[in-house]
Amino acid sequence: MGISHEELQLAARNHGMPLEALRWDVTPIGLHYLLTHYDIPSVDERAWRLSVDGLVGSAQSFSLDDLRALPGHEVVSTMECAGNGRARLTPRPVSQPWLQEAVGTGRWRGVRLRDVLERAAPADGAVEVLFTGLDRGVEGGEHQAYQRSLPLAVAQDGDVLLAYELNGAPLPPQHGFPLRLLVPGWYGMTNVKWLAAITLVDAPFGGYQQTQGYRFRITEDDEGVPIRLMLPRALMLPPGVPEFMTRARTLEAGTHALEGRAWSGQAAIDAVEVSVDGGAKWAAAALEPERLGRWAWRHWTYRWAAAPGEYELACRARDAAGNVQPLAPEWNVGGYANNAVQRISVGVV
Ligand SMILES: Nc1nc2c(c(=O)[nH]1)N[C@H]1C(S)=C(S)[C@@H](COP(=O)(O)O)O[C@H]1N2
Ligand SMILES: [Mo]
Repeated sequence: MGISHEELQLAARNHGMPLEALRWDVTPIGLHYLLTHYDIPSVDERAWRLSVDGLVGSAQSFSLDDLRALPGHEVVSTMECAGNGRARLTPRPVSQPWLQEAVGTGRWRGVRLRDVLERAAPADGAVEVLFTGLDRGVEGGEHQAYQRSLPLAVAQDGDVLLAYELNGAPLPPQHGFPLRLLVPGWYGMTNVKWLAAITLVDAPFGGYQQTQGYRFRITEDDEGVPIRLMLPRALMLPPGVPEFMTRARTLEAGTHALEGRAWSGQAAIDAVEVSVDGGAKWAAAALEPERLGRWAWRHWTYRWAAAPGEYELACRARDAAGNVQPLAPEWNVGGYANNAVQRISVGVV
């Protein structure tokens, strides 16, 4: 089944991170992946306000300067779209057709969400925090603003940010200017961009992006399970040079330092392994210590003495909770969280 014009339309708007960008600890702006369901909204910075209301003792309205005046906090965080790997499923769920590059790592700076919530004084009975973006569109036949919620306890974690900076600069339009939510460890859809409103609510949010989208379902009428924390994944920086169309790699014989990154939202990364024969035999890669904090991907390397021949390289990560990457994709209706191992064809000459 070929890629449709509609999938191409989505893919042209929502680009992935070129895998050679795995060489950077922090992904340069512009190389970080991008996913926007509707349009990038137009925002007047001076008129923009963030409202915090609902079940609160004291409703608040913040300008960007108000937020910048609060204590700042920085988190280096790897973000991955829940649909990463979707295009490798058969049959292919029709949506943004990611292969494996819907990831990036940002140095996000902002104010702790819990500091903002504290000012509004959540009332008894508030169980969730609802986040509303400025962008609107139609999805599943439903007109909507992009909205997602978090349980109050998650929202109060000290690394959950209302971010106004990425890599030391104001958020660029495509990443949520002037303010976005950043929830380290959770899949991308959690991190609501172009934030306009935060609402404390007394019941789990029943909106489209939580009851229709972003659930593991094995059949269409299955109620499903919500998607939350990122599963482990290792990616390799493709070695050598690519063929223009197939992107198959050519590498000169000799010893090469293969390298890549690995992350998991579920628990710290425990181990990365590399295979040069398509996954028959595996050997441990050297995993660098956690230099960028718990929420950033970890760098790994593997020395490969490559003799002439044809190879299929693969890599896989395991986290401290015992989660491992499957060798083959596991299908679900929405095509979410396919963290099957990456495979790269290499001809050594
Ligand atoms: N307001 C709003 N927030 C959003 C989205 C969106 O379409 N609108 N897309 C979500 C999804 S599905 C992902 S994967 C991430 C992508 O963030 P990025 O484009 O900054 O990489 O933003 C999330 N936040
Ligand atoms: Mo996403």
